[in-house]
Amino acid sequence: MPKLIICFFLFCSIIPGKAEDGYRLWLRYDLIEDGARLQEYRARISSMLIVDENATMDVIKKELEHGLTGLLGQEIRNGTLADDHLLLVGTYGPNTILSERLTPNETQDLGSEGFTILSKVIDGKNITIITGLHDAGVLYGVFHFLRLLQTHQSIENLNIKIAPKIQVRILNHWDNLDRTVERGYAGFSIWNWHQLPEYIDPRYIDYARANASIGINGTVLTNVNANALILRPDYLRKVKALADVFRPFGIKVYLTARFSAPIELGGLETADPLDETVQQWWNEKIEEIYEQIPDFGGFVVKANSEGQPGPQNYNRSHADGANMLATALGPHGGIVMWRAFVYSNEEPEDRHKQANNEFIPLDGEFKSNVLIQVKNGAIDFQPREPFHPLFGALEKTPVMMEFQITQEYLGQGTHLAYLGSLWKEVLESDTYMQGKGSTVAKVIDGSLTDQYVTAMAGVANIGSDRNWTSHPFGQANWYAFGRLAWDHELSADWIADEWIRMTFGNDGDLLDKIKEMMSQSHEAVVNYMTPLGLHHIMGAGHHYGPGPWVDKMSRADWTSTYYHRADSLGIGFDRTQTGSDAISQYQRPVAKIFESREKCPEKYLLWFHHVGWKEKLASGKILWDELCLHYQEGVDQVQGFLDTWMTLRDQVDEERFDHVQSLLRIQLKEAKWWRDACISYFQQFSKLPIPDSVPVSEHDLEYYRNKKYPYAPGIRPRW
Ligand code: GCW
Repeated sequence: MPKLIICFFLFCSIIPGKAEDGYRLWLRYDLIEDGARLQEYRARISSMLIVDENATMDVIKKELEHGLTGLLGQEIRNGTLADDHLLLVGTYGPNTILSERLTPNETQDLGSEGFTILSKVIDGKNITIITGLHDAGVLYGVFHFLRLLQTHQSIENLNIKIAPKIQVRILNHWDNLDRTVERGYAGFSIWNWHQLPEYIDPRYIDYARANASIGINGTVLTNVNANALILRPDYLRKVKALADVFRPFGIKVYLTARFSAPIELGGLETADPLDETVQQWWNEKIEEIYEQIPDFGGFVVKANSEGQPGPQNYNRSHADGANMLATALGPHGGIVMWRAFVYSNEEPEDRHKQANNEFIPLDGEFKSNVLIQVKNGAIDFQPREPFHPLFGALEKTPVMMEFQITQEYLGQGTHLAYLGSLWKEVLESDTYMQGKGSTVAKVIDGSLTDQYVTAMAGVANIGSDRNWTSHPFGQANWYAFGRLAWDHELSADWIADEWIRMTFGNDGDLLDKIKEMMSQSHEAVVNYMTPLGLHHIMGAGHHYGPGPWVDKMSRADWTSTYYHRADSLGIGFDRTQTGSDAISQYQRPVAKIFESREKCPEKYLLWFHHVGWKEKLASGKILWDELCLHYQEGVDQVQGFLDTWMTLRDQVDEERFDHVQSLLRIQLKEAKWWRDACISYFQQFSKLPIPDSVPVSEHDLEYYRNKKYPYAPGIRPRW
């Protein structure tokens, strides 16, 4: 690179207040600000050698060139094995240049996607080795190495060996073929179906880079509310084009399978999974897919849920349906992720209980390449839910996690809510499936049961917005999902720390302040939306804003009154034996805690109990007062985030500073809206005075009830 350009580069990256549109995500690679570190890195790496040649290695080379040039502010020349301070990169298969430089111990247990990064002195020369058994491992190692630099870690004496804890780490896009995104708040779908396969939007490549950098190795391109059209030959060619782009990044594509596709596309009269012609249709369709995409990952299926067709239309079970697809996919190495998010219109049973009722009788009946994909909680991605009882119930069936990265119920595209904390809370919950210590994380990573495959899915928050996720802090949730899917033992705080350093910089004060905001943000949302275990009290349909009054919908379990059950005596859903008895679906030691009014953690109190307005809580205050105070605390917390953010004006570039500032103002306004609407509504039942420290609502209840948002984003399409 000519000197002039390098100077320009250096100059740009140190101008305070430089405009940043967020497109670069956490892969910004600006010049290292810390002089001592910069010296160390420059001294350590003066040339690089990539020993293999293939498409993934091309990706690696580009990323290293781009990353190191930016971070170190100098070009890294292509090296030879004779160089001192060489960065040596490649796979270590038998008789390779790398295997000669490694001891067996150094590569033990790396598995197919793990990597090792080692500082070595060989023949008097200092080298840094990044290696793995396969290309993908090397790619992950390279991103890890770049992250060390981005976060200012020392790269002297490296001796790192890391392998992922979960095999399939996958995004679920709820993207429709018309480019709308169900529950998407960041613009339209990034898949330009109309112009594929010819036009490859460069965004696809940056999407793949970002995912590979956090270990995501799969993507489901289409909405679980599925459209059979995606399986038509012309659409499959478009899917193939994306698969070809993603392959070098270690990312496989998956699709959603509409259960009735044999009828809609194939012209058959039935989609009965036990009908031979139906099995044959799927066999052939899947053959056709693999001819084009030899590493196709498989299907996600939403069946017999919220109007989607499924095996029960033919009086067959979920196992019959899943196994039919698994039979066709199995010979090609594909998997079926069959969703447990099923609840029936006709069923008067508490929705909380329905998934367990459906799936427990089928435990052991699924083929080995089927996973049951379970949402983190039993209702629906609420701001807080206790873990889904199914995680502690299926012993013979692989169970995988479905988290929601898009913030359908947590402020959508405008609220700062760091979900790392929410997900950790779930992963660390103890199911007691095989006694104490049977955490949800251990259930899904296969350490408790012998599973053919393990997986974690996240419903993506990515869209066509220039900064990908609408809220700049939405990027942190994409990042955190990938990092946790790779290693669920990382703490939410650690992940936030990495993300902030890479996204905003390594300054200590900035880091502490943003980390503090992020670590409180989930609790803040819970406080101003659904404190003390309240749930599902948002606006109908679009789920935007408060709607505790929603009482008439096509089904009772879509209303708010079904869930909060406020009356003159108290509030909350009794799920003990005197109520729906959903608690009995948890293993006994868990159930004993939840069912006890005294032992039940207050954060789940109204989830499991109907509590009197004047009953005393742990603080000594009555429930009504606590409820009001939690709403107020949420508002205060958001005010605190805004105050903190305002002190960072000189430390964050203008564009992102202003953007976040505006969004925090929206969040504050909406936190007050939630507080005022909910307190006014519930006061009709409690008939108690609002504590003095909570301001009087600006408007009366009618005002809030009458607010209408027909064009709120992300609404479910009606086919
Ligand atoms: O949370 C509900 C959403 C629906 C979604 C459904 C599901 C894709 O409101 O939009 O549909 O869950 O997870 O299937």
